[in-house]
Amino acid sequence: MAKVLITGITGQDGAFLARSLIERGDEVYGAMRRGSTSKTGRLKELGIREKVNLCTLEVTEFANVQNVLNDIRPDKIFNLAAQSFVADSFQFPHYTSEVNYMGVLNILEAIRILKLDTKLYQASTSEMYGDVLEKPQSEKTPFNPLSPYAVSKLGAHSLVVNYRQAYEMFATSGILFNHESELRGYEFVTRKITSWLARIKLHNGDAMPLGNLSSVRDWGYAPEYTDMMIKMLDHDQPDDFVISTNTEYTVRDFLFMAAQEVGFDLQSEGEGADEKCYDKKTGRLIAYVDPRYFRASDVVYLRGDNSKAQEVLGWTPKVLVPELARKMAIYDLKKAAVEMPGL
Ligand code: NDP
Ligand code: GDR
Repeated sequence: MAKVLITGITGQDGAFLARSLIERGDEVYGAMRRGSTSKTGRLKELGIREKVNLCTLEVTEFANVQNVLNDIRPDKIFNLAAQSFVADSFQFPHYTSEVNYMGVLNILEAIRILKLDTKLYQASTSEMYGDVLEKPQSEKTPFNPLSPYAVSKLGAHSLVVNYRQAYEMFATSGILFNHESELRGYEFVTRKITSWLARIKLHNGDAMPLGNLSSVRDWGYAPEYTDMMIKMLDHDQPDDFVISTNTEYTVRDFLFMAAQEVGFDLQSEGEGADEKCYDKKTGRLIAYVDPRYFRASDVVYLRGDNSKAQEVLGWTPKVLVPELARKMAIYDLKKAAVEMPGL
């Protein structure tokens, strides 16, 4: 039984990871930042709220990080805490960098100064690849970040590699491609689509404004990805691993598949900023491009080459985009029958 600390316990991945660790019998500490309301909704939804030892942590405060690590002295830390919304990082670049970069430096320094024998998992991201230099992207593909979020994560990723080499720390980076679920935050495009479709269907909601519909992503299912985080720290050596499905779909593809699940058969008219998506049967406008959702610079193509994780960790993705869209759409439709999802 290991003593495990998860930062970012209130987020999508924190909840799924905690559930799997509890199932294996680990003692799980969940670090959350202070807030005026309870943020344990996802833990309650998975039925594990009472099984996680919650503590307060602000990753930007070095003294706080050091005190928490000294109190718990965990065998493993999964650092999932982040300002994780790419679009917001253009509005809050300093804050994003404080949390996503300095937060990681604080954790690494605390482990080093306290001389802890702690294994660290760092949540790195496919966003670090940015502007496409290679298709598909692997651990060897050069990084070319396109947002303050991606730059902050690349900085953190480089720190992890540096501390691994300089201090022989067991510090591993998972370069995870987009992973979604029924617990995904409502601001991310997949959940925005499924929750909005449910509101249109059951509550006569307005048509949905979206950004770049042609953007390509390699989407997988979050609980499978958090299980791979565990495998990465179980591996005998610290390393970097791409976790992806090696499939590609556009935002438009996801929209059309999810719409099908709630009973809309979509067709597109117009291009770029003028594109509109109508239901073929009724002619009703369901979604349209609103340039306010375009990003200052956007990553337009991501597809991950996961062969290393397949070979070394035995990774095989099971849920692919058609099933993912179905799961999320059906979940939000059920939720919309009792409340307004996403509002
Ligand atoms: P979420 O946005 O759902 O969760 C982020 C978590 O970080 C929340 O618990 C949040 O707390 C916490 N957090 C934010 N700021 C701070 C802070 N200053 N101090 C302490 N905690 C803080 O993200 P996901 O669960 O989707 O992702 C988990 C990690 O994986 C993130 O680091 C993300 O960048 C990375 N990642 C995610 C991918 C994905 O597709 N989901 C892909 C690749 C990487 P609060 O609830 O209070 O806001
Ligand atoms: P991403 O996820 O930026 O890849 O980061 P997001 O779902 O926000 O965007 C994916 C793509 O969809 C396009 N898009 C829209 N996005 C949002 N949010 N809202 C819209 O209305 C919309 N319309 C089109 C975006 O432009 C983009 O191209 C996620 C986060 O979880 C990160 O923390 C993580 O590191 C990466 O995935 C891998």
